[in-house]
Amino acid sequence: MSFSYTEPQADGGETHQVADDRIATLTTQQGIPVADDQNSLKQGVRGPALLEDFHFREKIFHFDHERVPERVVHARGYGVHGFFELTDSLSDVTRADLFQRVGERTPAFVRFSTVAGSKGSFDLARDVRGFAVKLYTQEGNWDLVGNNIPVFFIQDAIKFPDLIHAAKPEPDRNFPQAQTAHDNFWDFVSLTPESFHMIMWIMSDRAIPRSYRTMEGFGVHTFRLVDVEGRSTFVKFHWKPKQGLQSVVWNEAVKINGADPDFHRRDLWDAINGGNFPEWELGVQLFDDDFADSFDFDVLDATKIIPEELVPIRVVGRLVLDRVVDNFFAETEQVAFCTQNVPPGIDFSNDPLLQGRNFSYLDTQIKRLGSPNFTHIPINAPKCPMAHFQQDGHMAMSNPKGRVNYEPNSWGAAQGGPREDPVRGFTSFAETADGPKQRVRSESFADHYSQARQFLISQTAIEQKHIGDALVFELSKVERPDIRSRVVSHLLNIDATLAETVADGLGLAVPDRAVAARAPITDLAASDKLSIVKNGPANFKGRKLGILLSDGADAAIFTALVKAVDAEGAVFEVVAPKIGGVTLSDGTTVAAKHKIDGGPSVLFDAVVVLVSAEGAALLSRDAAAKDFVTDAFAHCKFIGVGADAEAIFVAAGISEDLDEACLPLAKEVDAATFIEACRELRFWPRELEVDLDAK
Ligand code: HDE
Repeated sequence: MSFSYTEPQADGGETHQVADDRIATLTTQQGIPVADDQNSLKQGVRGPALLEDFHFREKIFHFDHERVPERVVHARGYGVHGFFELTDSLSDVTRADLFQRVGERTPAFVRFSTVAGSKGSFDLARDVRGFAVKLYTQEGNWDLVGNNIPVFFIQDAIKFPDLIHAAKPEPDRNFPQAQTAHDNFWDFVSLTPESFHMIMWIMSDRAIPRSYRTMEGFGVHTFRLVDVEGRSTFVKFHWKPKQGLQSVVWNEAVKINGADPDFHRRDLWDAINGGNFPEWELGVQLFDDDFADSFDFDVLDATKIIPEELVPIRVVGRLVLDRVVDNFFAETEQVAFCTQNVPPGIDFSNDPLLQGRNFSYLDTQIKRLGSPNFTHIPINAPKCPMAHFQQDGHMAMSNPKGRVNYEPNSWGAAQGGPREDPVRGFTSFAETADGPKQRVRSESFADHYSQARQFLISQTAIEQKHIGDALVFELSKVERPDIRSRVVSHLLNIDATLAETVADGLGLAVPDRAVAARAPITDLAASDKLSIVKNGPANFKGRKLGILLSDGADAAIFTALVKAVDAEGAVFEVVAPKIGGVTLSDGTTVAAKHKIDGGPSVLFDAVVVLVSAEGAALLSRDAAAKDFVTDAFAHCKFIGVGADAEAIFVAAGISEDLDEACLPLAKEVDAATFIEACRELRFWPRELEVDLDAK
């Protein structure tokens, strides 16, 4: 349908015609045309409103019911569409349809999220990120509901409500929002030693990713792949970003949350709409019972990884995200992931966390979406044929036709409806299980520290420093000294230097070491794959350069920069004293994306200051311009310094400190050299110069 309407102008003046051919009449939900949507029905000009006004009542009642409950965890999230393409057939180990034919694409919907914060919280909380993937396979939906961290806090689902209660805002005061830096969280984890491997991960920069595009995803649990003969192979799923791993630093995260609370969702929206489609490889770690039996840890324990050095990753496909949603509520809010959605060929292991999740997700969707018919909502409906005898209920949208709604029946093939298919249908792996009915935790789950230590020693020095800093920060917000001390007592089981650094940072005496459930703690080999810095990209592709311009800035260098950014597949945004933009040295004008105080350097991966002498004099009196350079410097970013920019660095007090990652932009050729240098993303040695704790 096309519409024609006149659009009122902002100044209330003239209207202009919008070119379409028919005006749509506003109606009620019942289709009744509306004559006046500005005034309610009244008795007399100044009289009381009338109950009879059905248009008013419908409009208000519908508004009153607009919200559905937010997710109890992972409330803040962002979903986008894409596809999975198989690059290596897994038909040797599974009959799962989507893993059979190389080159075949399966539609996908992915929702990224934070865990603890509510729906309106900020994106750069220190938190785990959800990485939930719905694959609409031809044999039904497969939901791989993962995280960006391969381990979890707890081993048994029965502890999940306690963990989440402790992590969320404290119940009397309802703060802090989207943060674990408070007594209840650290009290709980310090009494739950199994959480300490995960604590290392969330205190690392994994918990403050630069972008959803630069994080790994993990299925976390051990699953099973089952072949046509019913044979099972254990599997762990990994999503590896083609963009490389990248995170921000804590001080930057704090400032991004103020400057742009939507930093991650905006990044994804802009990247996809700009044709820069993020992509991940799907990797599988396959192993059999013999490996499971010989492994130092229990493969059913979700607080443990299997290092890639022990079981290498086989890459079998790619996930490409190429389309944003049309409507946030309809798709991102209403998408309902359920871990129990697995197609034939994929099955569960006995991981007690996974088994508990299989109950929780269906239950939570019914509460949240209000009806067992949430599967009828388009984003949740399978894209393959469905046939069953389930019926009715609230909001039933796809209703079967015909007389027969039960089976067995004798109505014959044409009218009798669907029948089960023992060959094609889902069959569970025929695992034998026996034993006394009891509430126990397996002894094989008892080593809580060895892998925590392995994670720590696998990090570069700067990443280890960040873990120490994060622990000090979080515990500095904990009021009870005994809780702080108990946390340090666990750290002593992971690494004495880390424990001492944290105790020192808090001004705390080093306590006795916590008694380990299983000793001794094993010294495992470092695994390079666990570090972000060691797995960064080798380019600046998909990254964003912030260019601070003033009137009179060198036009030739600006043009060369734009060319170099384009050639790298990166993007740039212009920051200027006025949003109207600037006039360059050759008289051309450039529009600004940000006014200087709305475009702080924390929004960019690297920055350039390209100004005229007059511009520099002006900006060196501006606090926001000074913050722009001091923050970029403190956050170890690469900085391009235009010929006349020095005054700003002098005013900011850092002109003497500029190092080799502050590159001159005095002539056109410097532009390409600068962008090439930016491929390293950060100049980490600088952090040791600018951070009090590092000295
Ligand atoms: Fe979840 N989790 N979870 N979780 N989870 C939910 O389901 C739960 C766990 C994860 O974008 C809830 O729809 C239990 C591990 C993601 O919509 C709920 C346990 C992992 C998402 C729930 C866990 C996850 C959720 C809340 C302990 C990583 C967001 C709303 C056994 C492998 C999905 C909802 C989305 C969401 C329960 C632990 C990932 C309540 C009981 C481990 C990515 O069902």
